[in-house]
Amino acid sequence: MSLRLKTIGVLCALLSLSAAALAGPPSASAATPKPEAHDIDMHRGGPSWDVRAPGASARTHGHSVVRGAGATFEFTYVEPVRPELKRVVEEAGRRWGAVLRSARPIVVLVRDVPDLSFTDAYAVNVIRNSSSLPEHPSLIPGVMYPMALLNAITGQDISPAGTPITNIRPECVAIGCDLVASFGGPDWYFGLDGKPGAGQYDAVSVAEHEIGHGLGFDTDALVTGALGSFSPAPTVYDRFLVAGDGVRLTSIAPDSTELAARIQSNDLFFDGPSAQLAFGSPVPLFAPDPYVDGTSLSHVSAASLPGSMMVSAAQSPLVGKTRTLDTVTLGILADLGWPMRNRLSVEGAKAPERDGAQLRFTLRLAQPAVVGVKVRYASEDASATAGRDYTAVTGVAEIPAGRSSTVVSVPVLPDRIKEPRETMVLRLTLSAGATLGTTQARGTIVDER
Ligand SMILES: [Ca+2]
Ligand SMILES: [Ca+2]
Ligand SMILES: [Zn+2]
Repeated sequence: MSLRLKTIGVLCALLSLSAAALAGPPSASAATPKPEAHDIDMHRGGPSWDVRAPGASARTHGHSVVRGAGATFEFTYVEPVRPELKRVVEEAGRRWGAVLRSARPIVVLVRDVPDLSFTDAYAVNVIRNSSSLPEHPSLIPGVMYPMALLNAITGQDISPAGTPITNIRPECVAIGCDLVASFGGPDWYFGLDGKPGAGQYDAVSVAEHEIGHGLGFDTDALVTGALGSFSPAPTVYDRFLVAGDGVRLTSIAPDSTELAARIQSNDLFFDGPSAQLAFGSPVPLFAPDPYVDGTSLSHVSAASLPGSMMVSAAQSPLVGKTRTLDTVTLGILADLGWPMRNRLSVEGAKAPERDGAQLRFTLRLAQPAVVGVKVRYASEDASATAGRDYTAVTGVAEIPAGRSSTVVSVPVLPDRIKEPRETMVLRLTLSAGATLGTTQARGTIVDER
């Protein structure tokens, strides 16, 4: 297999505690100031792995399989993992598995490293799509994809256990792991209700966030000295990064000062269609000057999306707070190619031709929404003509979490002419938070004369 592997990259270094705090006595007193959360400035392939003894074997400490409604997560534990941490990563897998769809299990290596001063996640097996991969219309040639996404798109196991590839963790070769999440030792809140105490970090939403990076919320853009580059090549996520003036990041010459300036411009957006539908415009990203390795560009702007799942600790301290899975995050993942578990369809409508009558189209989800769903729709003529037989509509409908349907109404325009039945079409063109099922349905206007 001529798969080109990404060197091990730190996607997210989420929490950082000061050395003094780590060295100090554990939970000395309630009056002890808690360390502030910020992203650690570290380099790819940096120290997080080196916490583990070099040459360690593929021996693991247990395994959990979580069958979500749309995708199964398999967690393998490297060190002995605290039972309460196992519970939260399983819950995180359940939550992702309820909204994403994959025919292949998503394999996560979990490390519990209490003496690690931060928490991070890697998509370990990130490969460049090449002619050696299965052909698929959704795959963009020459672009880096995380393995779990390739598996979900193609329905095949791209990197089965034992694949002799370099540059990945030995334990991942052994188990064919897709992503790795390491949990450091802050003062975790292990409850599942999103209500951490004032000095605590919400473990389950941190686990969800880290898995989000491993699923593809990940840039290969970096700044070294005065130069910006994509190392080794743009990820599928990078393809959607655009500056406020419309310049696409991947169109800028690599190893250039311009690319470095753009990466640090505080003016970068994710402009995939589903993400834009969810947010209402291109999604502002965290693009600070100076660039922060492992953090810049791979998070959304906290100012624009407070509480969103992919906000980073560097922008807004997470202690005492939680983040929730939102439509913007799912829109971005859908733009990367992730199939959504839920499916939205439109049903036909019928109305009499009379004053005040409306064609009421039901937009129905296969399952109640776990995360809010947005959909763009538009009317089209069939035998009926907009402006004469009905009023044209176009817009965005929303189905909030917990609901499974909404209605789009199309006003009927009566006239004094006796006519046969007339029809128009309501078409769904784009969605966020659900895959589109039946995308068009007929509206029938019945002349009662
Ligand atoms: Ca008519
Ligand atoms: Ca008529
Ligand atoms: Zn992150």
